[in-house]
Amino acid sequence: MYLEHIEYPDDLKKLTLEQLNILSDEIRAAVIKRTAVNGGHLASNLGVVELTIAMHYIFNAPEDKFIWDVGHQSYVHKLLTGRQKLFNTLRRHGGISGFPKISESSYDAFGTGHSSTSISAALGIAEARDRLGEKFKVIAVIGDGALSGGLAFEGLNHAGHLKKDIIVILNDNEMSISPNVGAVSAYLNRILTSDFYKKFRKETKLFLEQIPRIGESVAKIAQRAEGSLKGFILPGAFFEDLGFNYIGPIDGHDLMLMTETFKKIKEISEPLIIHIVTQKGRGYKFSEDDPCGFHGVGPFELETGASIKVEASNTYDDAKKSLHKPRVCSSMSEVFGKTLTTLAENDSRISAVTAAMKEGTGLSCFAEKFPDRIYDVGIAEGHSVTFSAGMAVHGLRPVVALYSTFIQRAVDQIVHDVCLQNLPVVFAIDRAGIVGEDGPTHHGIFDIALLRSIPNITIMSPADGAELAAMLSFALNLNAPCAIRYPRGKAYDIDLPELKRDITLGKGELLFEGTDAAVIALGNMVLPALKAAAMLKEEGLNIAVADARFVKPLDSDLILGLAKKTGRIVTIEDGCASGGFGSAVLELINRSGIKDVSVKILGIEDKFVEHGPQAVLLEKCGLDEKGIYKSVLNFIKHGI
Ligand SMILES: Cc1ncc(C[n+]2csc(CCOP(=O)(O)OP(=O)(O)O)c2C)c(N)n1
Repeated sequence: MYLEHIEYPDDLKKLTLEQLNILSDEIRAAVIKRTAVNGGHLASNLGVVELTIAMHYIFNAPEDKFIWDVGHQSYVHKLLTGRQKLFNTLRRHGGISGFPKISESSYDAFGTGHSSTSISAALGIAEARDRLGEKFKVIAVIGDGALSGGLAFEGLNHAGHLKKDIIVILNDNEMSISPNVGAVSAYLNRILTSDFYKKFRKETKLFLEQIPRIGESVAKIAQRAEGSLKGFILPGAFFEDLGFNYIGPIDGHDLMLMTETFKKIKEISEPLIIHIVTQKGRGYKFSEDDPCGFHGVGPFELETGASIKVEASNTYDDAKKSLHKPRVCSSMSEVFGKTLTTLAENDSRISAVTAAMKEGTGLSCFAEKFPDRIYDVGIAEGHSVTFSAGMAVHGLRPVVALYSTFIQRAVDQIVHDVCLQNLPVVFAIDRAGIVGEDGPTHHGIFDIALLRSIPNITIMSPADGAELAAMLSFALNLNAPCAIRYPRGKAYDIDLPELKRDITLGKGELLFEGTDAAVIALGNMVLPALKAAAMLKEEGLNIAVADARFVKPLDSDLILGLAKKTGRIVTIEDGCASGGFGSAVLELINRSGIKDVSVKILGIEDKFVEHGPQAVLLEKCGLDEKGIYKSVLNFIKHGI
């Protein structure tokens, strides 16, 4: 057993190559065992075991800086950099994060979570290094999926220009979450199937001899190797043209080859790309067979790979409580995908757009039914929006499905390309609110604040699954920009006859009458608000509860009517409290001139929320039924 004796990379450096190979098996076993219990990004980590070992074997972190693109593949790095004893806390509340985090370890040179940032960050660090006269290596590890993101190309473009000493390791497994798409991916694939690669794959020694001397081009290497360029697709010519030295493609599971390559290139001080080829999910039968399904997993059975149904961590899933009816669809994403597929049957203009998240956003069924009407644009959220705007301006009805956290990448495109031109693009904003174990990089808490100040856009949030379906149909008939935000998690329907779900522009619905205060809840805050009101009723307090439905335009009749009647308004949203839905209500009341109304805004306060189970985090933010109950009681009793 070698792993247990390794605390830091120096311990690793004492091992022989043979021992490193045994270590890689041990690491795979540890990662599989831990993700089977804690969940996480299994397949991506199994693919980078040898790469991570080789990097730590040859380079000297933390002096040398490793930047993991997206960062979901950093578990092996964490195991080798002082966090082995904490590995059982991976993704657990209070434990180590599933992503690199500078506050967690000096070995995490840059925090990541959103894709395609590594080259830009590496370049910035390299620039700072040179300005300060320091000496170390900066190494970005980027997947072929993350390379489909425009930001990666902005980084490459600038790096080729600055000619900085940085190393970009391109980890090519031909997969994003699903199989990778796009012309760049096809280009990489051509390299892998080229004669050049086939020849060098067989002849490791020959390959190593061909590693460029400083400044030597791929063409020259190929010439040296073969005497002529005939018959070669020159691998990496594209990167060479951008000003990078290119090495590869090399087998990313061959420790000897990688360590030797890294040793050789340490002296090169120009932009360098090392193209390695790996197998996503390697070493665990089930993830090898289904790397997409094992990209991000919840707990699963080791022997069968079958997912273990954990007791839902979402308090609203508790079927024993009244008001709650489980749905046939298991998640809100599925409600969205199935509804869209049904609506598309009768409207050939409806098209679906995803930025590499077809499965996650529930669009698989749409893809099966309408393969020619779905567009996976790669990890390119900004492009997905402008592309949709283009389709909309010429008569189509695009629905672009993005996670709330990733829509942050596309705000300018939403402002300019969609809203300024008032185009009928529907934004299906999935994973809005607290998402859970993926933590602060993935919580979807800024979308309302980011979008609601944009003219022309309508913003809605459904109280339950049935309302989401109704809203989608409404949005597609609106003929203007429209966003629907809904949470991660199980789909349920609220069992309350008052909830009619007739969607009319700018109209919410009053669900409980009351005089002591009025709670105006948004989206999945409606159910806990109803439950909190039921608890307050037992204390003799009559609380009105409304389903706000619209963030924009607000239902001013409903809200101002309740303000006059009760004098106390509480707004609830699972988004940032500043600049969000509550702020909009406050602005409305302020503009109305109504006197003697107090407003309390419940939402996520001005800080980043850590990782942990959704229910625990919601409770900590005071957004579960008990938290809402306490806040409303306090508000009525003490005015705060
Ligand atoms: C901006 C952004 N959009 C979407 C995602 C979701 N996401 C996480 S990993 C991933 C695929 C990454 O593929 P690749 O870089 O090839 O890494 P692999 O998992 O295949 O090793 C996607 C789409 C993200 N993290 N960031």
